[in-house]
Amino acid sequence: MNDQNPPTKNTLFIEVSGAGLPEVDGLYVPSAEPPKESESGTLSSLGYWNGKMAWDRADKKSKRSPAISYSNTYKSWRICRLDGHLAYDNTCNEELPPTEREWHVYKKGVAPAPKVVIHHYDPRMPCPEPNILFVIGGPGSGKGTMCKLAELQLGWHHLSAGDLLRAEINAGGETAELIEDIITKGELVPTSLSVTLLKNAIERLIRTTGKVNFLIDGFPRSIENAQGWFNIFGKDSPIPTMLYFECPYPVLEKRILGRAKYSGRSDDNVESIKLRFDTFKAETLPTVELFRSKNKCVEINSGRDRQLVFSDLAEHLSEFTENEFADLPLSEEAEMLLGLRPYPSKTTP
Ligand code: UP5
Ligand code: MG
Repeated sequence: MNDQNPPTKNTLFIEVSGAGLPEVDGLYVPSAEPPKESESGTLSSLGYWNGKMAWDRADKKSKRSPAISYSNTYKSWRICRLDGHLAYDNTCNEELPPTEREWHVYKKGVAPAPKVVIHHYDPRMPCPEPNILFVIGGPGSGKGTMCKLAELQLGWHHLSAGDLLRAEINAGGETAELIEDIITKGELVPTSLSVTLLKNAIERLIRTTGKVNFLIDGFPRSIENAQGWFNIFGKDSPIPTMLYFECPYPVLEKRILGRAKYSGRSDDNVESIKLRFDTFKAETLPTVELFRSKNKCVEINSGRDRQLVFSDLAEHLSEFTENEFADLPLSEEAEMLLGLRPYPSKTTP
């Protein structure tokens, strides 16, 4: 294989990183091993080995091809070292190398075992364009609940700007304290921070799932946020439609105080709710007006029963929802989110 003429048979790319054995780190591309018979007698085809996809190192440094492949004899996925010896394995029958399960250190490997990431798009190429809808509404208007349902039932990605910021707090990095302080006061974090988190998450999800439909929950919350979006995504990037979840304040307050019993959120208390709502009125409502003036705002009455709200949302998304999700039966989690099935004790959302 050469870079000008990569194999197209298998379009996944594998990245191995953080390994105890640094030499297995790096990008792997579809294997260019010519068809031949494997140790179990299975005839391979280009990009495949033992009937499953297989990969070579992108830098071609490994002596073994494929460098990541499935063994029918040992019923396991294997990653080899540069000298061709096997370093890591994962016993399972999955179609692709596992990304969630830990890898086992094989004879010539060194702990800790690496993490495997599967890209559906070549990470060396520009990222495909996402299809984005913004979801905005007051605190407790149901953005998270409805976007999660769209993720489970309709195959959309759900990215909550608030959840990404809370993940930063939990990760405890440089910005953790600043973010926690701002969130507790119900104010808005600097735009560059929230947009960068969103952009990185969008790219990662497109590359690793191949799916491009996104609901961005809780962003943009100010005109400055909206401007910041275009600064980072490009002045000519399409203006996403905004779905505005309209809900009266007493309902919002009641819902958040209900959630406060188990959410553990530093802003789920009477004081913070008022501050959040003040910020919503001062900063977010003018943003809703801006999108409305551009004919880019769709209102959803989210003060109603969960099933009615979700049915409205599903209708607005239907133009882009992939066919395979059209008549999917409700999952147990979706039934819980819709209030059709009780939550197991202690996990009420
Ligand atoms: N519930 C939901 N739908 C219901 C329905 N139809 N009927 C009855 N109950 C319903 O829902 C809240 C509760 O109501 C849940 O218990 C649910 O079961 C129930 P949820 O779906 O969680 O509402 P949501 O709108 O997501 O509420 P949330 O509190 O998450 O909204 P906020 O906008 O306040 O919070 P967010 O996480 O988006 O942001 C938090 C903070 O981060 C912001 O205040 C800000 O400080 C910061 N931030 C930024 O600075 N910049 C950003 O870009 C984003 C966030
Ligand atoms: Mg939320």
